Amino acid sequence: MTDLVLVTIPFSHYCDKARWALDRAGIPYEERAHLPLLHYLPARLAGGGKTVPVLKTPERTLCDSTDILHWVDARLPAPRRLFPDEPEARAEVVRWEERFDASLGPAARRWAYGHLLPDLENTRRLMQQNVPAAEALAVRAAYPVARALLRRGLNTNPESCARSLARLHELFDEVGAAVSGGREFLVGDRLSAADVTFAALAAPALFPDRITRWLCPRDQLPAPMRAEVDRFRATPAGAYALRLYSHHR
Ligand SMILES: N[C@@H](CCC(=O)N[C@@H](CS)C(=O)NCC(=O)O)C(=O)O
Repeated sequence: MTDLVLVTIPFSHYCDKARWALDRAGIPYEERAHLPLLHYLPARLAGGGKTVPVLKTPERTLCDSTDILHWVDARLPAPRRLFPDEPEARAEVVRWEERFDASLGPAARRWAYGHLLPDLENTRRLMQQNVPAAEALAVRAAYPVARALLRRGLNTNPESCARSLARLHELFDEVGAAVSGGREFLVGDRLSAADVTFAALAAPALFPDRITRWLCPRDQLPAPMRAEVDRFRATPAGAYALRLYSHHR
């Protein structure tokens, strides 16, 4: 029994960022997962806005993944926090995190949806997982409608997807340079919000084996997407993120 409710879109990478922080802290919560668009009402009823994750706590509702990380941190002893106390390290973590939230998250999402939406069988299966039975039924019956709405909402077209792919490569190069020489973490010598945010928001380009409950397994991806995912996995930034999934998720 828990008094925390996490409203999600189950395959959303921002939602997995929040889940990661809560799970790592051992904080129990009830996840209420919904399909995109159908998440609006539950998010609003929980006191949130248009986007998820939304974490409803007995005191207040948090409507942003970063706020959720701070909320979790406030319940952890200093050595386990994702935001270091030391001002310079903290500023660096915040800088990376804001960058990833603003740039990596949208680019990874648009690129992945651009590949997945045309893949009727896999995507319909992905969307039916982890959501209420009525929503699974609705998406089975009306996938083309859902696909058209998502395409419009996310503005996925060949040009925007190509721009997102280029953006992803730029960010992976930058992070790869920052963790060169076998560094385990982006800032300092322990896990921070910068690491969790990079790994979680890069997941749609990596399809980590650790989270196949939420995303489809890499082997099921359409061939051109799988080839690009394998290229991302082989980069220093990709290897660093996958290590974070294996050791810290
Ligand atoms: N800054 C927000 C972004 C969250 C976000 O973009 N969530 C997406 C799912 S990946 C969403 O809810 N989109 C629904 C919409 O925009 O209508 C956070 O970090 O929580």
